[in-house]
Amino acid sequence: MKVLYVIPNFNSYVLAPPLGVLYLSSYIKKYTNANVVIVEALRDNLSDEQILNIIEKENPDLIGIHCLTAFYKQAVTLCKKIKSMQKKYKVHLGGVHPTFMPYTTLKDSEADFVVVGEGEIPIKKIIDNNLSTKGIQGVYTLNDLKNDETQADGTPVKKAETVMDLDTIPFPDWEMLPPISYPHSPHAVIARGNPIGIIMTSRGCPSRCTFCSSNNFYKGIRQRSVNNVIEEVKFQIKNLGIKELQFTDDNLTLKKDYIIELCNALLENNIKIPWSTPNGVRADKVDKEVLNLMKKSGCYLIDFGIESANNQILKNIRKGETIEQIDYSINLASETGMITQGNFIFGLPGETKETIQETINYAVNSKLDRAGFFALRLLPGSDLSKKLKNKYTLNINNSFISKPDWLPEGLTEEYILRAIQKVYWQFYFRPKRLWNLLNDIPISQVKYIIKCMINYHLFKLW
Ligand code: B12
Ligand code: SF4
Repeated sequence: MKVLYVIPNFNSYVLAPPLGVLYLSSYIKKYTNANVVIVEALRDNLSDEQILNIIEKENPDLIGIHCLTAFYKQAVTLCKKIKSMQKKYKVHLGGVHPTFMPYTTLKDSEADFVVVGEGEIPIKKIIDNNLSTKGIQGVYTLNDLKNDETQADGTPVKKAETVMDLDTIPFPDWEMLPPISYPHSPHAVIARGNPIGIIMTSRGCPSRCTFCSSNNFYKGIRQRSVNNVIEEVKFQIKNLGIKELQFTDDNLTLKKDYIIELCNALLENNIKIPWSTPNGVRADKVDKEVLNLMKKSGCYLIDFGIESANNQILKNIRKGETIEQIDYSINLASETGMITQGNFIFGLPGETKETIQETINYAVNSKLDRAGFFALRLLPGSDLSKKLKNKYTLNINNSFISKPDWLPEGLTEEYILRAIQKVYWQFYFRPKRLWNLLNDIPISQVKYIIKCMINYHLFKLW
């Protein structure tokens, strides 16, 4: 049996190995007799027609399309094209978007079925059942559902069973999509070494930030053993030649014991490789001891999810931190000599022109070396998107450029986008920041930085 996965192509200047699909591939290979093919249309800039040609050539028994909201439109269009091919292929979609909008996805895409939640257990069962999906938890056809939340029998949609012991999932199938085949900046971060090894030590996050969907996707957190992570680090260094590690966990430092054990293990195993946490950690989940150890074991960049400098807004989004706590941790991290990076969102509930200015003032005057500023997107599955359900329409054309999906009273889209342009210039045009940044940009990444600037319309001055 052959399973073919597709990563659809869309207008994105950020490219990274699709870890989820690489995990599915290695899981299928270890636990079933099926073969796997991955068509990375985003990395390879393939048109739908080129994808269809590959499908015809490979003639798979099952096709799976990876789907985030950012490329939902491309995923469903591709699915419909596959369904109208002469040979009747069995096609399904999975990933974050179909998980939270399974009924809509099935209707829009004409797929045979969708997988809600993590894919490892359901795909094994589907293959074991000779492609029959009947009775498999978290696997739905259109007839099984009434709407995105409810099954046809009136009970709530259920997620697929999850692998509780993450160590039983083999390492991502890196042979299929080696890190060297990706550009230098997989996580929109100016990196030091190339190729970059992406690694996750955990799945999930127990925090409840209302704008985020990760907490509802996984519910709680599961962690790999430190031993298992170190084995993968060694594998990536030896077999994939990686020169830098990026931990893309939702929250690498969530548990103090764990991060201490991990840093010590990197040191004890003499693993001398620069590493970073580009996906962000919670500022209240680091202290001096942890930060010093992280630095000692090779961490050169730490990213914080800050969101806003206004405490009422932080409360509104259930961030569970104050700006004073966040600032304290940024200063501590900065003292260790790590590059500090922060992410902010403009247009959160409670935002006004004054709070935007407060955030701009904070960011510009903070010890942050780098920062990202984004407009609020209402991600399916986030508590905020549920709360504002009838007050916005999900804009599936708003793929990569961060335009707000919803506006707090008194603010316009133009105001938010201009504030973003303005803060980027104000933030980076500080002599020390600019000097450090310019010193950090390798020639190979100049083109990428210019692309980012064009995408954020940063050359358009107000
Ligand atoms: C690392 C990361 C990135 C990296 C790499 C993305 C990539 N290529 O995978 C980068 C920086 C490129 C990135 C970019 C973006 N990201 Co991102 N990212 C993540 C992060 C932190 C981890 C992803 C990951 O590896 N997860 C681990 C694997 C195991 O999980 P998984 O990918 O979901 O796969 C499992 C299941 O979903 C399922 N599955 C996945 N695909 C398929 C396919 C089939 C057929 C089946 C059956 C099952 C299946 O099975 C997999 C194994 O269990 C997640 C949050 C999270 N914790 O997941 C956000 C997340 C996926 N990102 C998100 C967003 C919004 C983005 C951006 C749109 C942000 C932006 N505006 O620029 C861009 C999209 C651009 C792009 N090129 O994809 C959102 C997506 C929300 C949504 N509704 O789509 C998430 C969930 C974070 C959040 N805010 O809630 N991201
Ligand atoms: S934003 Fe970060 S801390 Fe908050 S719920 Fe999402 S992953 Fe957890």
